[in-house]
Amino acid sequence: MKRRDFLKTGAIGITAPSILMSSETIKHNIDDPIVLSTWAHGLPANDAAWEALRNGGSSMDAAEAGAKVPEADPTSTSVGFGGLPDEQGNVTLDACVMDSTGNAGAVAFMQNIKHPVSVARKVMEETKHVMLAGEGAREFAVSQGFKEMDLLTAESKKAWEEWKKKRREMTPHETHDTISVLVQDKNGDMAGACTTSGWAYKLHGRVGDSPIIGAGLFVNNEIGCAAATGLGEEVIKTAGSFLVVELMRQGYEPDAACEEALNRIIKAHNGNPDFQIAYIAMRKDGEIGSACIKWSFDYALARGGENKLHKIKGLI
Ligand code: SD4
Repeated sequence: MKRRDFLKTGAIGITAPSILMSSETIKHNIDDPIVLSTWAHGLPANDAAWEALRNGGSSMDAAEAGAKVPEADPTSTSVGFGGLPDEQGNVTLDACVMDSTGNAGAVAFMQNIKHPVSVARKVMEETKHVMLAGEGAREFAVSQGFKEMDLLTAESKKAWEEWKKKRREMTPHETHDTISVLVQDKNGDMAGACTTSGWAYKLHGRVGDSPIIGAGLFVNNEIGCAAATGLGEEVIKTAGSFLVVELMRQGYEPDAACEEALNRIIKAHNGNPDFQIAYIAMRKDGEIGSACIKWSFDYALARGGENKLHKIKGLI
């Protein structure tokens, strides 16, 4: 369904949706799995997610398998092992997952565990809670059989030591590459995962949007799902991923929903924010969308036997 089919222009010229989308009004995409991920490391993540689907895995299995790829990659300096540390030299990790039933799990400010996305899934499946943080998250992970390890690689330690000489504040754009993976499996069910080491050289204890359901990630199996990368503080303040999904419910195309969510942030910063945020979105009918505030953003899309990187330009 195209946006023009269900949008009407109001008397003062503001484009407003005319119908709310629901499972009755959105055609369901089945037999055509889709994996959509952030940044270039989304390509190998998509491959792993696809492999999980091929082996009969669910959308949740696939999203987790995809997110684990950059988590394990020491050259990926903003996710998992090899992630750049906080200002005190600690690698602290944030992650969340959400499945097609609306269940969710998250860990925030967790240290010494390589796969926070898998711990987030355990929080979802093995506890009555949604989020565990810090020491409690690490202890829970160990109780679930996760091995502890030092996540600070020699390269990241060197970069941190260099940074300490000048202590210049980095923006998440400079240290980007949070991985968010959105999946629709052959049954049309959707799930997502989001994982990051966050803002490089952040204050010790800082938690970004990535472990916060509705900010870094949101899945509504009736409508669609969305995920964020970029300056987490601004995503949290606008409930970013939830907003993108709600806008799709109101009839916005996935692209337009991402743009509208970002336009609100741009407006709040007088039209000229000096930071990056990007959203990816997938609607129940298989339409996907993306937008970023400035510069450019790459997303990786796997569907129909192809896994390709797409570059989009910023809105401003
Ligand atoms: C955060 N959103 O911790 C993450 C960082 C990020 O691209 O995505 N950078 O704020």
